[in-house]
Amino acid sequence: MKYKGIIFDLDGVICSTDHYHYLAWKALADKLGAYFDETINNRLRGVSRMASLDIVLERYDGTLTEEEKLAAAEEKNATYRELLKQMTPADLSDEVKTTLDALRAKGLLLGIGSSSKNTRFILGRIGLGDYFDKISDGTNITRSKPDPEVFVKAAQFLELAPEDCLVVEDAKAGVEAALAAGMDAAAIGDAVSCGLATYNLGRFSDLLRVVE
Ligand code: B16
Ligand code: MG
Repeated sequence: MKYKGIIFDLDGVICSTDHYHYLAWKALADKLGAYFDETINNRLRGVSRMASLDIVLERYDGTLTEEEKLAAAEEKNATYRELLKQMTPADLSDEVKTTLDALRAKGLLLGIGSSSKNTRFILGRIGLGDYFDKISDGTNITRSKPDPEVFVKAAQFLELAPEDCLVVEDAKAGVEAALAAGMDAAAIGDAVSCGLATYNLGRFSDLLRVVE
C-alpha cells in the first residue's frame, strides 16, 4: 500500500454545505446592503470564516470595526448552523460511504483535515460522528489553508509521517496546503483544474485505484 492514512477535507469532499454557506452569507450581505452571488460564494471554498467575511465585504460600501466584523461572522455562523440542522445521513452519498468503508478495510487510517469550526457538528448530522480515527479542524489551527497546519496536525493526531499520508481536497488552497505539508494530494471537483495535485479524481471511488 502506498499510504498508511488518508486525510479528507470535509466540505466539498465528504459532503457539500456550499448552499448553506451561500444562504447564510447572502442573508448577512442583504442585511448590510452588499452585493453577493454564487460566483462570490465559490471563492469562499476552503477559506476560513473571517477571510470569507473579508471577501463578502469587498462589495460593501461602508466599513466595519473589528468588533462589528466578529459580530457579523458570528451572525452568519448562527444562520449557517440553523440551516445545517436540515442535513441528515441522506446527505452522505452511498459512493462516499462505501469507498470509506473499503479504504478502512484495507487497513488505512482515516482522518479529517478541515478549515471548518463546525466539522464535528456536520459529521454528526450526516451520521459520521464517530467514524473517523482523528479530526483536525478549524478549532485546532491558527493558520488557514494554504498553510499546511491543518494537515500537519492531522498527521500528528494519526501518529503518521507526512509521506505516509494522502490528502483528498476540492480546493486549490487545500491542495497547496497538502503539498506544503509534504503529503501527496488527490484533487476532486474544482481542485482538479489547478493542475497541482499528485492525482486527479474523476469521482470519489477512484481513490480505491490510487491507494493500491
Ligand atoms: P466554518 P473545508 C471550509 O471547510 C469551507 O469550505 C469554507 O467555505 C468555510 O468558510 C470554512 O470551512 C470555515 O467554515 O465557518 O464552518 O468554520 O472545505 O476546509 O472542509
Ligand atoms: Mg473543501
